[in-house]
Amino acid sequence: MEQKENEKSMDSDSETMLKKVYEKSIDPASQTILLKAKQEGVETAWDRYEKQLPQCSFGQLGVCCRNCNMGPCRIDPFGEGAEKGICGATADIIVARNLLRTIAAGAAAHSDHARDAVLAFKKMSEGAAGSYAIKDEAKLLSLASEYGIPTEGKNREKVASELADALLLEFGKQTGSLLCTMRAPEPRLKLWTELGIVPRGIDREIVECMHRTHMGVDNNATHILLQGLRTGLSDGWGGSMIATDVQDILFGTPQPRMSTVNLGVLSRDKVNVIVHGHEPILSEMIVEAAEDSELLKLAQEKGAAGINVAGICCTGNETLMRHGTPIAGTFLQQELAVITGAVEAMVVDVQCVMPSLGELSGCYHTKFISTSPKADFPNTVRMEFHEEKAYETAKEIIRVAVENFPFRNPEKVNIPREKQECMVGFSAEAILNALGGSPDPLIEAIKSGAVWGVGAVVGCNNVKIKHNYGHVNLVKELIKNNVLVVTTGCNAIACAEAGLLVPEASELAGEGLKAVCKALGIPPVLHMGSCVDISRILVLSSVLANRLGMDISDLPVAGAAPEWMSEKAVSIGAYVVSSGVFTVLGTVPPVLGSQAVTALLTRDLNNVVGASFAVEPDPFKAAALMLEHIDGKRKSLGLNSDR
Ligand code: NFS
Ligand code: SF4
Repeated sequence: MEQKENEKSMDSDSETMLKKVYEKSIDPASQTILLKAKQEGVETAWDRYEKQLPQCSFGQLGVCCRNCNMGPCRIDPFGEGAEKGICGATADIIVARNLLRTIAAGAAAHSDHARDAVLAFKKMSEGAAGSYAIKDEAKLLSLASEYGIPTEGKNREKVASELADALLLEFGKQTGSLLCTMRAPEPRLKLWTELGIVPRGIDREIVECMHRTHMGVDNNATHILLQGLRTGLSDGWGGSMIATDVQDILFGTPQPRMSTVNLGVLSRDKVNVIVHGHEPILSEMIVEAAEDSELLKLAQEKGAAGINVAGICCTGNETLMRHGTPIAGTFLQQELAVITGAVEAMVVDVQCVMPSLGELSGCYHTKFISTSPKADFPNTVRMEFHEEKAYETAKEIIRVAVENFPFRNPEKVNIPREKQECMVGFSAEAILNALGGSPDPLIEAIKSGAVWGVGAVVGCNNVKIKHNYGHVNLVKELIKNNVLVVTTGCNAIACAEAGLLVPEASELAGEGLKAVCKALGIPPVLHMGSCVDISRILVLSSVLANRLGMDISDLPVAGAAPEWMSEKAVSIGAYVVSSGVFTVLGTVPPVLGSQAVTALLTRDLNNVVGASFAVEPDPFKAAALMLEHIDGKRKSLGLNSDR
C-alpha cells in the first residue's frame, strides 16, 4: 500500500518535471537533455532564471542610473518616489542614456570582431599568417575598386594589403563618413545626411556614446537617441559589413549547400569538438585541423572513429555557411550540448558564451577551452589563439580533445536522436545567382503577389520566451502568408531545427511562395549567415530598392527579433530601423520607464527615418503586425494589398 503511494507520488513528480521541461523549449532534443539535467541535478540558464525572479522592476523599465558615484539613482515610475536622479536627470534622460550605452556595447562587439578579421587579413597579406589565404579573389577585387584602390599591375597580396589599410582606417577615421554607406540607396543616404546621422569613424561613434552618457554631458533624450541611430549605422553599414566582406575574401563567399543541425549531430563514436562564439578566424582552422591525418590517427589510437566538429551560435553559422559543418544548437543549447556527456571539447572565442560552462564542464569530462586574448571564463583551459600560429594552435586544441576521448563516461552519455537536414549558404551573391543574376525575378514575384513581401527574422534565444517558440511560430506564420523569410543568427538555427530550411518546407508556405520556391529549388526561409551577416540583408535590400529606384523604407519588407537578448541585437535594431525597416521585438527592451523614449521608438521614429519598432512577445500577433505593415507598403506601391 505504502509502496503504491510512493510510486504514485513519484509518477506525479516526474510528470511535473516533464511538464516543466516542455514549458522551457519546443525542441524535442532540448527537452530530452533538460530532463537529463534535472535527473543529474545540474543547473541550466532556466534554473538560474527562476532564481532571479522576480527581476528588478527598475532595471526592467530602464530607470536606474549608475553613471556617477553620487548614485545609484532610480526613478519611481509610479511617481511616488524620486522623480529625478541626484544630478536632476529625469526618467527620459536615464532611459535614453542607458539605451545609448547598450547600443554602443553591441556595436563595439560587432565592430571589434570586424577589426580582428581585418587585422588577420592584413597579416595574411604580409605573409605573417601563413595558414590563411585569399579564397574569394573576385570579392577582393570588387571591394578594392569600391574603396578606390588601383589594382593594375599589383599582385593579390599587395591589393589585399592596401585594402586592409583602407578598411582599418574606417575604424579610426576622424573626418568624413564610412565608405560602406555608399551602398545604401540614394534617398536613404540623403535622409541620414539631413538628420546628421551618417556614421563617421566606427570607433569614434562608440567613444562618443560613452562620452555623451558620462555624467553631465548629453541630457536630451531625442538628441541622445539620434546618436544611437548613428552608432547603430556604424555597426550595420560599418563594422558588420566589413566583417562579412573580409571573411568572405578570406574564407569564401557562402554558396548553397546542405548540412545538419541540432544536438543529434554529436557523434556516438567520434571525438566531438564544439566551436562556440563568433569569429571564423578560429573555427576555420579548427575545421581544417580536424582533418589532419596525424590527429585522425591519434583519434583512432584513442578508440574513436574520427573527429566531429560542430558549431554553436554564430561561429557555428560561419562554418556552416562555408563548409556545411553541422550545428549542435542555438544560444540556449550551449549548456545542453555539454550535458549530453558526449562533448570532448567546448572551444570558445568571444560573445554569447555563458560563464556557467566552466562549472558545468566540470560535471562531465568536457574540456572548456578559451582561446581569445580578450575573453577568459572560470575553469577553462587557456589556449590563446594568434594568427601567426593559427593552424598549430588549432591542432593543439584538437589534440587535447582527442586525448580526452577515453575519459568519456558512456553511462553519462545521452545524444538525442534529433538531427535535421538544412539548406544553407544564401549570401546576397548566392541569392542573386539563384535568381539568374538579377533581382528582377524576385521583384516580379513581389509585384504579382506570389511573394507577398520579405521578412527578415533574426536574433537570439532568451529564457523569457520558450526556447525557439517565438522564432519558429513567427517564421511559419510569415511563410504561410507568402512572405519569403531571410534569416541569420540563432533564428536561422532555430528554423533549421524546425525543418524550415529545406526545399520541402515550401509545403508549409502559401501557394504563391511555394511555387516560387519549387521553381528555384530553394527553401522558403533563406539562411544568410551569422549576425554580422545581417549586413548581407542590408545589401540585398539596397539592390532591390536601387533596382526599383526607391528607398528601403518603400519596400514591402519587415524585420523581427522574436527572442532577442544581447546588446548586439539592440545595435542591430537601431540600424535596421534607421535603414527604413519596421521591426518587431519579441522581448521588451528596458525603455518603458520613459514615455518619451517609448513613443519615439514605437511611433515618432516613423517621421524621422520612415520606420519604427513594435514590441510583441506573441509570435502570431508579431507576424500579424509584420503582415499589416507589408500590406501597407504594397498599397502605397499600388500593388495588390488584399491578402
Ligand atoms: Ni547574434 Fe550570434 Fe545568437 Fe544572439 Fe548570440 S549567437 S551574434 S547575439 S545569441 S543571435
Ligand atoms: Fe544619479 Fe545623475 Fe549620477 Fe546617474 S549621473 S547616478 S542620475 S547623479
